[in-house]
Parts: sequence; C-alpha cells; structure tokens
Amino acid sequence: MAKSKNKRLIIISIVVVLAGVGFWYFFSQPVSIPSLSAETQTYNISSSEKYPKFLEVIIDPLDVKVGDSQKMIVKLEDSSGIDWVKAKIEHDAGFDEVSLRLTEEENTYFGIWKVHSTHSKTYQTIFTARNNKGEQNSITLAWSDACSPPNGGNWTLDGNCTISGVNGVDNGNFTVDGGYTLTIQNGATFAWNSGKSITITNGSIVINAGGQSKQTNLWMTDADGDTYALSGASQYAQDSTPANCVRRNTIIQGKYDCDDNNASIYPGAVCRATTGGCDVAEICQDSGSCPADVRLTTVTFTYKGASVTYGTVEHNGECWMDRNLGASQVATAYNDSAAYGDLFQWGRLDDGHQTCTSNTTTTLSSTDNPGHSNFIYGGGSLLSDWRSPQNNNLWQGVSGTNNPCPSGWRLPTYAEWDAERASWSQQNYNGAFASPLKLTAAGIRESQYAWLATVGSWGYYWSSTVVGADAYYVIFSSTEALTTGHIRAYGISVRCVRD
Ligand SMILES: [Ca+2]
Ligand SMILES: [Ca+2]
Repeated sequence: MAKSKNKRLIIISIVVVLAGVGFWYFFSQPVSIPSLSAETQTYNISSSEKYPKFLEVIIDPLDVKVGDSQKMIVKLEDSSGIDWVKAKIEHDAGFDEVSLRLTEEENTYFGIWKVHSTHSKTYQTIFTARNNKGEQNSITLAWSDACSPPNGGNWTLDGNCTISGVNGVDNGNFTVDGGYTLTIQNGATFAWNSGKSITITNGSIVINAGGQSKQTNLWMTDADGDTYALSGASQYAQDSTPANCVRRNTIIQGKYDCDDNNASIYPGAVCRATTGGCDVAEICQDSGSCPADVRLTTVTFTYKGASVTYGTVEHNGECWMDRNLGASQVATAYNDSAAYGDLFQWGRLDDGHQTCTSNTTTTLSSTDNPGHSNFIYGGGSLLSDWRSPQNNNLWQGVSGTNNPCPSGWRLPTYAEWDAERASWSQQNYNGAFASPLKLTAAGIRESQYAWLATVGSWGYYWSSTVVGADAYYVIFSSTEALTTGHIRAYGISVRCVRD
C-alpha cells in the first residue's frame, strides 16, 4: 500500500505542474467507485505487452437509452504511473470525450457520461490511457460487429469483433493483429483446437465476466451429411461429437442448406421439383432459401436466325408455347393469318424451308440436314418424304436430331395431341381456337407442287410420333377434328411443348 501511495504522489505532482492548483484539486482527488447495477459488463482483457496495459474494463449498464448515465471503470497496469485515461464514446452526432478520474483503487479510473443522441445500433467506446513516459495505449469495445472466422483453418482478426454464442477457430491458429479487439460476450464461448495457438501480435482479447475462451473442438449440425449447414445453425464447443454434428471445418462456408434432412437438396440443387405445366423447378439459393413457386411465363430463343420471345400457356398439365413456330402473335381468331406461322416438313430443321414462300427443289436429301432452305417437293408428283432413306428419329424428344424447338422444348407426341384434341369443347376449328393453345387453321403446303392449300379452313399440327412411313398429326376443319397419320413431306404447323 505504501508503494501505491508513492505512485499517486508522483501523479499528483505532475498534474500540479501542468494544470495549476484548482485543476489539480478536482482531478487528483481519488474518487470512490460508485455502486454498480446488475447490468454491469466486466471485460477481462489480455493484450500485447504494450503500456499502459489494460487489465479490465467495466461498463454499466451495457445497454443504454437516451438519458441514462453510463459508468465506466478501467483498470490498468503501468510501472511508470498513469498520466491520464480518456474514453471516446461514439454516438449519432459524433463522439463525446470523457476524462476518467483516478479512484481509490490503484491504477483504476472511473468515468460517467450522459447518454444522448443514440438509437438502437452498435456504438463503440475507445479507451485511451497515457503513462508518465508519454506512452499511449487504446482499446476499443464494440458489441455487434459481425465476425466471420473461416469454418476451418487459420484466422487473423481483421476488425473489431464481438463473439456471442459459440464461435472460434477450427483446425487453425488464431492471431490478433492490426490493433483490433476480439470481445467475447457474456455467455459466449470462443474455441480453438488442442495443438493450435492463439497469438496476440497487436491487439487484444477481451473476455467479459460470463464469457470463456476454451481449447476444444467446434461442431456444427449437418444432419444429412451433405457438408452444408442451415443458415444460423448452432455451433458447439466440446471434445466429443454432438448428435447430427460434424466438425465445423468440414462445413462449406457462405452457402446454406435449404433442407438439412435431405442430402440431395443443397445450394445449387433442385429444392422443389416441378409439378407439371409451366412450373419450374426451384433451385436452392446460397442463402439457404428455396424460392417461392416459379412459373415459366415466356421463352426466348433463336428462330430463323433472330431472337424471339413467345409466351407460354398451360393446358391439361402441360406447358405449351402460346403460338405456332414462326407466328408473329397469339391468334385472335382461328383464321388470324398473323398467327399462322411457318409450315415444316416433318423432321426438318429450322433451316428456312418452313417459310411459306421458301424456294423449292426436287432433290431429295440423303442426310438429316439438307443444308439449304428450299422446300423439297415432287415437282408435279406427290412426294411422301423429303429424306431418302427415311429417318424416324429426327423429331423424337428434346434430343431429336432436328428438333426445331428451343432447348427443353420439343414436338408433342401423338398421345399429347390426341389428349389436347379430346379436351376441346367442339371437334372443329372453333374448338381448336377456343383451347388455351388458340390453334389456327393455317392450311398446308402440299408436296406435289409446293402449293399452299386450305389456308384459313383447315388446321394441321405435327406430332413427333411416326406411324409406318407417315407421322401423326392433328387435323381439324369446320366440321371435324382427328389425330391421324400423314406423309412427311407436307409443310405443316408446329407447336412446341415443354419437355
Ligand atoms: Ca446439410
Ligand atoms: Ca441438404
């Protein structure tokens, strides 16, 4: 105690020289430490060997509102004696600076400030002390900074960081540098592994009264074992494996599981399959959320060398394009010529031949791709197929060799067209147009002379399904509608359906 009094005398004498008697009298008189409330936060501080050395900071209360008086107690260590201690307190309008006063306890300083112009966000208080050699040291206390140590591996503190709950370094070493402070909140645990180290190069670790730093393992819940954890998943600091947990360093960071009970659902994977029609499979987001129901309303693709966007229409549980390939609009009537679109020879590519005014040739193609945009016809005699020999696989499904529909789309099958036709209110072109598909009587381009026929009075739509040397199509007029076979060389409307 005698030694302590001597130190105080030295401090007092210096202050006298600097500031005069009145100033000296006010500031040099040790004050009693006031009684503290139950909301006191005590921070035990370990820091680099820098002086004056902060040993403990008490803030009372930690959570304040405007009008409160917040008390601060700082305990320091310094062999040369403390010159002064200040607190720089952040608030909405800037900073308040409060000089702390020496208390009756050795190297222990007390300050108080009236809280003003703050609201619910994080503030920080910077405590700075200077010793009688003129050396300064500071410590910053902040309470809601996000800290994100890597799930695994070394971590060097790169900002002031407050740990709440369980966190730490798994399978790596921890370094405090840059003058930053790691604060371990009341009730929080900061863990690091056995055999690994904590090095304080420049900065501090502040452990409040109820916090702890613990050498053990870190674990996270990954019930389905897909290496993704739910957003906000709990961490555990203990030696043995908690139920449904794996070591945290094996969990992928920054992406979160959408379903921790299904290993096939994770970020980037389908989290809800399609349920038919224009429903689109939802993909698990990195945030760990599965998007709300997604519907396909348009499809944009390249057709005849240009980008086109068609709408979609859902009918009988299937997703169709809202118009024929090549149509410039959705039909407004069964004989709306702007909605007729193009007429394809069965199995041919989108190579331009389907334009109703395309040039013609009588040369059959021996390959799947004729390599030109001419309509292949009989030159006066009826032609049954443009390809010789025939190939039944040209329009089969999305992978059909010459599928003219965009990726994910294809020609409807016989069964699909027959189901569509059967659903019509009338078995004629009025029923076909009344369907949500708004089908048109676009006519046909026959294969004897390559002439257009029955335009505005008969409608025809190819299916992908072959029957003998023919292929199925749906056909309708003012008096009938049926699904039957037809020779493949005719130019006929195409309506794509989503696979
Ligand atoms: Ca998981
Ligand atoms: Ca999962």
